[in-house]
Amino acid sequence: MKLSILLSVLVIAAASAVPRQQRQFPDDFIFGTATASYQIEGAWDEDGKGENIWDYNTHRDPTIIVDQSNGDVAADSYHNYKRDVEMMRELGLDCYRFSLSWPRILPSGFPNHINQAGVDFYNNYIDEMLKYNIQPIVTLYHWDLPQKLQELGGFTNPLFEEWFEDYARVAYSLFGDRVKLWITFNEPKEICYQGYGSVTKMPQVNATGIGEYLCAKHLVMGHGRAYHSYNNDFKPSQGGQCGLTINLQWYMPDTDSEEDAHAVDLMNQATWALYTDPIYSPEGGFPKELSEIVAKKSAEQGYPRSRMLSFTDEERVYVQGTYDFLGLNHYSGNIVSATRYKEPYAVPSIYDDIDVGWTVNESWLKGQAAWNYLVPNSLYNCLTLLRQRYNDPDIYVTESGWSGAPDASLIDEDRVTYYATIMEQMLAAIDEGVKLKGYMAWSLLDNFEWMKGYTERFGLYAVEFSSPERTRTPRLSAFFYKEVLRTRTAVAADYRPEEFTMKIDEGH
Ligand code: PNW
Repeated sequence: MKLSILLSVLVIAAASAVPRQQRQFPDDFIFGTATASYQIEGAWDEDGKGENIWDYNTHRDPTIIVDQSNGDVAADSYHNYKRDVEMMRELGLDCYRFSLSWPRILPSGFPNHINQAGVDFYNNYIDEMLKYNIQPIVTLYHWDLPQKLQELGGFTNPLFEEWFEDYARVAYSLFGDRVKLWITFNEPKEICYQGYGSVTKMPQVNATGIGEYLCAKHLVMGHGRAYHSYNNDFKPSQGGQCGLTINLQWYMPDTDSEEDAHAVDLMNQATWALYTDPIYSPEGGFPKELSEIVAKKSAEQGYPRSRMLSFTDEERVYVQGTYDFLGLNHYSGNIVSATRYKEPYAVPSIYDDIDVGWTVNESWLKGQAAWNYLVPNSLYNCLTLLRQRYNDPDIYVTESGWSGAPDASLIDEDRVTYYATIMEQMLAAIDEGVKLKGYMAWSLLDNFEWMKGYTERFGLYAVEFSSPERTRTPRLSAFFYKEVLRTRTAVAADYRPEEFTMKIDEGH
């Protein structure tokens, strides 16, 4: 034992002798974890909370979720929030990203009635974090729209932008004295394409080729309004920042042909730049090429106007530059081709519009989720791409993580490998000059994984969903992450604290 410690000290010493500029994360870099209200809170109808689109649909038809589960109780963080904050302290977090449930605060979706019990819950949660110097980072919208607003069309209604601004203002005025980082929307593509352009998220509108484009404009305008509200009326006294979080897969070309490079560019436009170019690009507006393609296809398909909306000059200028930082969620990657790997896409649909194919390399380390691979350098590549495209913004990685099986042991070695790799890539990106300000691991604890229910686990802490207490137990990855935070370096993937060395010896 002593010898092995000595050896590992020598190995670490040797590794740090390698001339790398930046072996340590900067002092002001913040580490945290992330969660979302519907995935962890439970208490779906307690204390005056209104119904959201997941409550409504999972109750209406339980079979839409693979294990026929729902978020009625989830990890029960509504009642266990003190234990959650205790876990944050165990890990040594600088910050914690969570989302507000819109209908817990505004049961009808509108600010005519504020649900005080919901406000109390978030006040207690935030105050408990602040007691231990953990900075709360709030996502205003992480997919749990008030059902009442969906009945009015949700994100497809042009009035959505006003509804969202009204809600955002309520949140800033209630919590902005203590919350200094605000994220308007989590993952626009997952909201718009999955929720309105297909059936892979609620509200499963499935208006392919139409719904995602309606949603895209109203979401971007809603973001712009929420940003301006904050900037004009709250920032001067509260002094915080506001941004948007997108999800990026790293898309790499199948071959080095020009066609495949172009296919990658189209994938980037359709899956994230559609939402970020209007806000973050110097030109503003939706990506030009995508707009032209959709206009042309719409005409060929007999539509009197493009299925994709555009901005008036006034709107374009209004949303341009409405950010203080960019939030990046990153998990995985794909190989993209102009000619191969295509599926029969719905017509019309955004994937039919761009007409490219994608696949994976089966030699990549694979997680439990079908889309979850460890792709070489993927986070580093996404960070440098965003830096280039958007003129070097401040960036936070607001999510990244690894999916495991529900029966997975506490010794989650693949997850540790994933996190170890990601830490190295972030240090390299910082070396490269990316203004990377923080990192939030998805997730603090196992939770309701949307359509996959409880069959995919992302937690640093395992949650026992069969126990009424929803007992939480740290996995190996929790100890690994804690060590990263303690040392503020990229800890080696074979790091094993004593506790786990013993478990491995006992054959657990
Ligand atoms: C995120 N992809 O979604 C969500 O923000 C979380 O709510 C969710 O639980 C978590 O990741 C894990 O799935 C993703 O395209 C969206 O690879 C897209 C991808 C991955 C995750």
